[in-house]
Amino acid sequence: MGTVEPQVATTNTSDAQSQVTDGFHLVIDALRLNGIDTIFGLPGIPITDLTRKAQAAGMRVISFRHEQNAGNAAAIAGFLTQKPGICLTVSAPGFLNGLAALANATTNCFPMILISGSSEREIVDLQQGDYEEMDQLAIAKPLCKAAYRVLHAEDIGVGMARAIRAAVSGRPGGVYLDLPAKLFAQTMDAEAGKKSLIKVVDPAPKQIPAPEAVKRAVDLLRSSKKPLIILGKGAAYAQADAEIKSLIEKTGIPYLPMSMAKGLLPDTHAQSAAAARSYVLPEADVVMLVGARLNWLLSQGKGKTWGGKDSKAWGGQKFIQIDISPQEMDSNVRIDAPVVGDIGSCVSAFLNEIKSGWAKPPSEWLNAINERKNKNLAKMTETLAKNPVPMNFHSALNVVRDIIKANPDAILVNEGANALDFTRSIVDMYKPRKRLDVGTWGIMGIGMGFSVAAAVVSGQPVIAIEGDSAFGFSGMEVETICRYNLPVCVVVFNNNGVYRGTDVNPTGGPDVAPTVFVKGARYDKLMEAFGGMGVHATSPAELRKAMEEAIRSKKPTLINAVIDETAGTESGRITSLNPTSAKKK
Ligand code: ADP
Ligand code: TZD
Repeated sequence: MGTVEPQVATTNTSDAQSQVTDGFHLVIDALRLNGIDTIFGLPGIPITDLTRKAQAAGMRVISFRHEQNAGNAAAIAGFLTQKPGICLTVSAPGFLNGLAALANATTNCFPMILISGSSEREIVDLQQGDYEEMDQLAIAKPLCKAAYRVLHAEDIGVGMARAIRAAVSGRPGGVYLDLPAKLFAQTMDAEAGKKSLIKVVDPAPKQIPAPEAVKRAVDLLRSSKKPLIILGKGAAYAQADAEIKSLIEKTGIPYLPMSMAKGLLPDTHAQSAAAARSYVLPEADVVMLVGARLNWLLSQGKGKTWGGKDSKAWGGQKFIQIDISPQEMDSNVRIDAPVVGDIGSCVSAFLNEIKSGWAKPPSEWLNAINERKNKNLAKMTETLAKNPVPMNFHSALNVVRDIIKANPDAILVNEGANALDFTRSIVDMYKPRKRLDVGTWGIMGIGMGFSVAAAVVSGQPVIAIEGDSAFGFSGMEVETICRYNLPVCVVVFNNNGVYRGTDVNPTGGPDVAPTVFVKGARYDKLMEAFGGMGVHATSPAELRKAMEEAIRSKKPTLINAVIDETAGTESGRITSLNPTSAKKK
């Protein structure tokens, strides 16, 4: 990276020597000095000029139609690049719109910085009714990893350095940076301003695991007759792809990828136990978690999924957990061998430890898994080969599966309920960090923000598989996709509603049921409105043709894929999380 010349603001004074800089320029210089070249945001008081000046300084400024989408873009840019993604918003309402994305980023361990302009402190603190008045710092604090406010131009360097380090070091997460309107116009001597900036040295330092912790873990793994490795999105984030592949292949241990860890090794890998998940979880005797939490997505590590007698009972497995956060250990069940450190360093230490010799897992275990896997894969092949009219999730996803296979560099963004669950299980991923989805919260609304950022930071084609409800949360950003002419192909799985389109209003009144949308909606027309390509697809053949063309042309495309409105289930795979009423009527 070349050196960054500070932006010098010239004043109106006649004295040509009085070179000054100001808050606007110092913020931009601080970002650029730290290698941050992109801002996702939405202009307005007091940050409009900041967006202009950032663009003038050569930064990429991607403007959105709603701050939540800009925030989601920043978060996923952070996940993909290991640099904090920047989201820039106006005060109170813009800040709040961005805050949902900041909280989601923190929950998912994605590094981002929400920078919001704020109103005048003196008025805000006395609650005297300023324009967009809100004590943003106080509100942000419980929802992110760290929150800072800068009041003086000479502190911008420190503020930005603290925000960057907080976002990416240790367990990554969201950081809030509050910049009051007054700060931007504050001036200081340009040279002093330059000196006040900090280029953060080693923002995410390696965290080497203790040798005895590694030995304890390797000994436990060695003793196992039925070992299993679970790779989570922390493993994908860590960018230790070669080491992880080597660990899996050298140990011969079967593995399960969590949703966003798919593709860390190709899903077609012989050791993937994904197609035998419900067999391996209760059967395994030692489970090693690599950058995955034992949260609801893994049934808290206990209960029936793990072979426990009831919903809270321990299944008897021993756990090894590799994680950068020591507090993650024992969150739900005992971790017999905690290994605290960054995944790259931890996995390298494991590889070093097993160099002296390693016996592959017993063949009974591997054969039993393969048997289940092959049976389930054969069943899936049969289901995918069917061609019902209208299309269902399977016949449509059979097409998506082929398209991703032919274009393994494409990034797949995915949200919805059935549209999410079926895509995750049907569409194989071949490369790391190519699958981006609703993550830890199962949040709807990440679709277009993730798609924009994925296209911007990777330059690769993006395919967004969206439930029709899911799409609605960020659908207006198709204008953003067209405006920046991004190679994004959105496929809306249109089944006329949330989950399905078949509910009826039990009163017989004129309102449709709460889960039902306008029937036969044409989402493709929305894309056409902004000059993109809109396609209405009612068969797998039409869907295939449109997706191939989208990939070939790299043009913004939205395919309205008509799905049987009776297909799918309430909440997809997590129907059981819906509370049931004790009273029947
Ligand atoms: P998934 O949803 O895929 O199971 P989670 O988001 O639950 O994954 O877990 C990711 C875990 O990875 C978090 O506990 C986080 O602390 C950890 N993590 C993130 N980055 C790193 C890293 N570089 N090294 C070690 N652990 C990491
Ligand atoms: N709001 C937010 C922010 N996140 C959520 N997860 C929900 C609401 C609840 N919800 C789900 O969990 S999935 C979903 C909602 C509204 C949409 C499901 O419908 P869909 O997908 O059309 O997107 P399918 O394929 O028809 O199931």
